[in-house]
Amino acid sequence: MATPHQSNPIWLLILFCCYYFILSEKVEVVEATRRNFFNPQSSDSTIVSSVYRTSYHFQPPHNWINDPNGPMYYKGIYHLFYQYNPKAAVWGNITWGHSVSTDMINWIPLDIALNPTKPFDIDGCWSGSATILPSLNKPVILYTGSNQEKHQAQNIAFPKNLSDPYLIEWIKPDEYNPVMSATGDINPAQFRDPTTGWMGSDGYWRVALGAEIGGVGMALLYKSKDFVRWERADKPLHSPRGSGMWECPDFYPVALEGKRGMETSLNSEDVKHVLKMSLGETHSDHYLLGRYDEEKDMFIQDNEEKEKNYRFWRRYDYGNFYASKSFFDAGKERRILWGWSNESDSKPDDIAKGWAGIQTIPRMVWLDENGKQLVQWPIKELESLRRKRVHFHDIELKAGGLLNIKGVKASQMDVDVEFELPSLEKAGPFDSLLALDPQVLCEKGNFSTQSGIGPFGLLVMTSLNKDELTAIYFKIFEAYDRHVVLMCSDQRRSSLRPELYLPVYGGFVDIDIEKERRISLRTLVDHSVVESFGGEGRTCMTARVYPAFLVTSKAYLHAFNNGSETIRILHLNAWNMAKPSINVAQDQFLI
Ligand code: DQQ
Repeated sequence: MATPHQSNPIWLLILFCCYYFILSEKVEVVEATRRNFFNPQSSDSTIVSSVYRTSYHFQPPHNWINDPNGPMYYKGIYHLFYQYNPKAAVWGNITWGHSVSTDMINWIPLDIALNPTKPFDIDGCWSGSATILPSLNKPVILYTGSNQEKHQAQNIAFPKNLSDPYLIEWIKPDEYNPVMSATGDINPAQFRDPTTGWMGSDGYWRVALGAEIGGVGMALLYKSKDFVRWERADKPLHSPRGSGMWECPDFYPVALEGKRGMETSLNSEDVKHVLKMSLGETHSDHYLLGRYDEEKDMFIQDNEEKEKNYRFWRRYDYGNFYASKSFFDAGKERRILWGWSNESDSKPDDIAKGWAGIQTIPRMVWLDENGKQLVQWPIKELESLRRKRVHFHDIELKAGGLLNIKGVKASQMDVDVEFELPSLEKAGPFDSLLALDPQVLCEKGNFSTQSGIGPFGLLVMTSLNKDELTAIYFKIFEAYDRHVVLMCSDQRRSSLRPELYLPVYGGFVDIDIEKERRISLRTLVDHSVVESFGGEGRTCMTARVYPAFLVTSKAYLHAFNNGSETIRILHLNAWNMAKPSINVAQDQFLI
C-alpha cells in the first residue's frame, strides 16, 4: 500500500534525510538503554516448587548445567555433552555431562565424559566441540581446560573404546595436551571454546575459538595437518570492532536454497557461511552471514559496513538463550542447533530446587529464502510427544477480543496459531529512534496497550483471574517505506513474586507483511519455559517463568487481540505434550 508521502519524490527525499539523521544521532540513546548483565537472575526469592521443573526439555536429574557441548551424530546415535556441576545447582566444578539418544527427545544418561583430572584442566573442563574425522570415522573432542592459575588452553580427547556404541570413556593424552596455548598478545583468561573442525581444500584442518586481544573479542583461527598439532593462523577468522570477549563461536555453511543441512567442511558457490558468537556482556547469541574466503582464510560478512556495529547483528533468540552450538546431523541431512536457557529465578531458589539450567528444544536451522537471515524450527521428532489436540479455525477476533482455549493442559503444551490481518491501514507510526532496540519498543507498551494493528497474540501460563500471565504478541507499525512487525515476549506479569527478574524481550520479524497478510506463532510451554517461534521461525524468544499460582492451580491459555482492527485466527492447534524419558537412569539400552 503506497502512503501519500511515498508518491511525492520531494517528500521522499526529506523523509530519507530525516531518517538517516535520526539513525546517526540515535546511537547514544541506544547505548544508554543497553543492558549489561551476566546470567540475569533475581537476587532473592521465596517460593520453591517442583512444578517449575520441565517435562520435555533436556536436563539432568540434579544440579547445574550450562552450555551444550560437542553435539554429534555418530553411528546412529545422537550424543549431547553439556557443562555440568555434579556437586551443586550453581556454576562450578565444571565437567562434561553426557547423554545419548536416537531421537533427541528421549535421553539416556551416561557417566561424566570429561572430569578435571589433569594439570591442564584441573580448574574445569569448559566448552568445546566434537569433530568426526572422516578418514578414520573417529570422533574427537576439543575442549577448553582451565588450569590452577586460571589460564585457559585447548585440549584434545579421544574415545577410549571405539567399539563402545555409547563412547562412554574418553582419554586426554598427556603427550599432546594442551594442543593450543595462549601465547603472545592473547589474554590467557579469555581464550576458549573451540569450534568443530573443518577441512580446507589444502588438506589442513581448521578450528576457530573465542579470544580477547587488547580488550577486543574475536574468533582466532588455528590450523593443523593431523588434528593434534595446531598452529595459530596469521589472521583471525573474523574480528570486527566494538564487542567484548566472544564465547562459544560456531562456524558452518548453510545452503543458499532449501532446508538441507551441510557438512561443516563444505564450501562452494551454493552456500553461505554463518559465524555465531556469544557475547558475555549481554548474555546473547548473535550471528553474521557471509562467505568463507578460503584463500584469505577469513570470514567476510555480507553488508560489511552495517555489520560493523554489533547492535545490527541478528540474534538466534531474543530471550534467555546462550552459548549455543550446532552440528550436522548426517542421518537426516539437517543442521541442528542447541542452546542453554538459564534459570531467571534466584541462586537460593536453584539451590533449594536442586537443579538449574535446561537445554532448549533442538532446532533445525536453515537460510531464509531472502538470504538475509536464518530460520529455526523445533525438530520434527518433538511432534511425537503431541497428544490430545484442541483445534479452532476461522475465528474473528474483534478489537479487545479474547478467546479462552479450553481443554488443553496449558502448562505442558505445544500451541501453533496463524493470524490473518485483513487490513493494515490503522498501523501506528514507527518510532525510528528505536530501530535498533525492539526490546525497548516492547517495554514501552504492554499486551493491553491498544495501538493500530495489535497487540495480538497468546496469553500463556495464565492464572484463572489473569493476575499472572505471560504475553507473546505482535504489533505492526508503519515506517517511512514499509511495515515493520514487532514481536514481544512480556514476562512482567508472569509472576506476582516481586523479587523475581521479570524481563520483556523484543525482536523484529523480517517478513513482507503487506504481501503475506498473515503471521504465525508457535509456543512451547513446559512449566518454567516459554519458547516462542514467530513468523514460522524467523524470530525466536525463550523465556523462563515462575508463576506463583502454578503451585496450587492449573494454567490457562488465551488468544487475544487488543488492537483497534479486527483480525482473524485462520487456525489454532494446541496439543497436550507427553513427558519423554529424559536422563532417567535405566537398564534399557538404545541398541
Ligand atoms: N561457559 C563455559 C565457557 C564458556 C562459557 C564455562 C559460556 O567455556 O565461555 O562453563 O557460557
